[in-house]
Amino acid sequence: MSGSSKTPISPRSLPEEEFFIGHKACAGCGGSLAVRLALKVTGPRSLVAVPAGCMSAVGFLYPQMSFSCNAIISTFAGTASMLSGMAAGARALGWRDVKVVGFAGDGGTADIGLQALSGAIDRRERILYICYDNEGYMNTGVQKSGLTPPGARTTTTPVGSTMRGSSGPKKNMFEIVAANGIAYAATASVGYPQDYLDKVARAASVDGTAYIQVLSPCPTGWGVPSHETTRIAREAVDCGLWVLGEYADGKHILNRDPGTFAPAAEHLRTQGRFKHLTDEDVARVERDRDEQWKKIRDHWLR
Ligand SMILES: Cc1ncc(C[n+]2csc(CCOP(=O)(O)OP(=O)(O)O)c2C)c(N)n1
Ligand code: SF4
Repeated sequence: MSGSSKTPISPRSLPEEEFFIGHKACAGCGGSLAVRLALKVTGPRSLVAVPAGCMSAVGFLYPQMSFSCNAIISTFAGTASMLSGMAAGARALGWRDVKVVGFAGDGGTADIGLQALSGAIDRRERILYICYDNEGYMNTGVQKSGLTPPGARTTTTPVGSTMRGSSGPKKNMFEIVAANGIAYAATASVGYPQDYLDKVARAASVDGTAYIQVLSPCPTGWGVPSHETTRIAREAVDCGLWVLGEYADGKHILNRDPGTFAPAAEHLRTQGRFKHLTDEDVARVERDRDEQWKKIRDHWLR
């Protein structure tokens, strides 16, 4: 697990106070769990921006505001720009104790919001950008995003005689922000909450831009039972299909090496979006995974 955080924090020591509660997310929503946990770390002086997407749709239902800290909806493309403005405003007001935090989906991050995020990293904005990655445009009915994995069925990548789910690769946002020279980046999973909490604590204290991409299963879009969210998120790591890593001081760090991977076939086929995968499809997924892990094991620090 992430041993790099100096902050002693654990699910048991988190405050009872809730900063994201009463929202209208579907049962078992991984994204809402990612938001809830992160805000328990960044606390009541968080200044939050959330773009169009599920978390704004379920969290800002007038008159039932679900954030108990300051929070605002940004344009779909503009999360990182709005966070930059909020950080500048806080500096102008002399507010030194605030944490400027954004929560954007994978579409809002890797597709339409990428330019604003890249600009913020370039300016070394002191913001924490959290992408809750549910691997699709869920709020508008499960369309493919740049972070939808190969083979996944979505409404724009259906399964039939001419198409067998999403065909392109999943964009590697972790490497993209690292290549932008970000101060701190991490990948996390709601299935490994301690690791996620450590990373949020570390990211919130970085002097510069911090980015966390947290795997956040969406039972509705993935076709899994709502009580399986954290198990699926944990299993993705254990199968080697989701890497827990960090990038800091120009170095890549591996936080968890599962050693022998748990079987990918069962993990994939219990999800409705992957039910159609053939043995050959699964073998391809495993080959890609093994290639990626070879590079990681050869080059990343442990
Ligand atoms: C400029 C613009 N284009 C399209 C939309 C419609 N829209 C609202 S939410 C959304 C999907 C968001 O997907 P993602 O960022 O992955 O977040 P999720 O819904 O999965 O939480 C879209 C396409 C919009 N609000 N603004
Ligand atoms: S559609 Fe998915 S991401 Fe959106 S609220 Fe429901 S479970 Fe969460």
